[in-house]
Amino acid sequence: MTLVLVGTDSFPDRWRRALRATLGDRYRLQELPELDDPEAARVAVAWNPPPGWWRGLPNLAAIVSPGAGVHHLLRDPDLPDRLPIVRTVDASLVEQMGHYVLWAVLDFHRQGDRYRQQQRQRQWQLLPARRAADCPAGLLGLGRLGLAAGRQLAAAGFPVLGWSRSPKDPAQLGAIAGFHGPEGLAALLPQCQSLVCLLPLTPATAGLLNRDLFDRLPRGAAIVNAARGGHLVEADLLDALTDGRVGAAYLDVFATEPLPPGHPFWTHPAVTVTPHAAALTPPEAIAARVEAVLAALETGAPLPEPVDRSRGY
Ligand code: NDP
Ligand code: OXD
Repeated sequence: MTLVLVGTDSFPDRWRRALRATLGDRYRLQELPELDDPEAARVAVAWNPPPGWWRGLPNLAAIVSPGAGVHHLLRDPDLPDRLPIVRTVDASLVEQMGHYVLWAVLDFHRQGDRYRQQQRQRQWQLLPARRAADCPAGLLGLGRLGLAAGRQLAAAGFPVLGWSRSPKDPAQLGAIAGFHGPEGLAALLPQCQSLVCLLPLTPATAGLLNRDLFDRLPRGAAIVNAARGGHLVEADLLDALTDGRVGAAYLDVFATEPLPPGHPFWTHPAVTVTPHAAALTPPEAIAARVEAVLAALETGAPLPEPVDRSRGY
């Protein structure tokens, strides 16, 4: 059986090495352009593939996304429904994202940008301190990553208000106050001193971080976007930062990646840019997920965590 490796330009070497180390010689690993026997291709590992990449692979049975997000696969409108998609989420990814979110919310809360600016000016000046208990954090998305990030924020003393598509079981939410649907969002936004986006990018969530949403937050709240660039209307954020409606932004993902050198986010004093680095899937986790998918296909067992194509995540 052949495992097809598909990337935008080429498949990252570290992923290929981990796959080889885990799978040994049991499967052939071939990149799409060099594929010599398309009929033998049963599973593809695909990250940001070009549209239509799957055409010509008649026996493909499953696609593995090396990341937690699957928008890079579903944006191909012709990808057949019959092809199941399995995403990769592991404990390390969840921990890293929790830390990223906690770091961003704490940095804003402890006025890191203002103290760094004062340091550059050799200025010794105390700023007023606020209690975490008085600064609720909003969390858009209560999935694998959102729930874990919410628990970290709650453990640091922030009241956490979480938003999902469907209502959540209180036992799952723990200290997080749950909101759902459009009414839930309307009730949550005016309460949040910081707002974190950990939603999947779908037609329903694209462009959600926009002027209208910023206007419903308390003045000066922070935005943290660690989900996808397509959630944010960048021009609306720049306007809101300029007139102080939004106080700071921590951005890990962008409409265009890498962020173009001339982009205003690079130099904006209230914007912290990280290069899509909030949480990196360990190569071994990708290999383990591929191994589990291959085993499921061989034994006829259900695939692990398949994406619900009708929801888009
Ligand atoms: P999950 O699929 O586990 O959870 C998604 C959450 O979003 C669920 O709570 C879901 O609600 C909610 N949701 C989806 N659509 C809506 C909607 N229309 N309205 C309200 N809530 C909605 O995702 P993960 O937590 O695993 O990952 C989230 C995203 O994080 C990924 O899709 C990816 O894009 C991004 N990511 C970014 C990384 C980075 O390094 N920057 C790394 C990894 C992931 P419900 O519970 O009701 O289904
Ligand atoms: C992911 C990512 O989706 O790294 O895992 O963005």
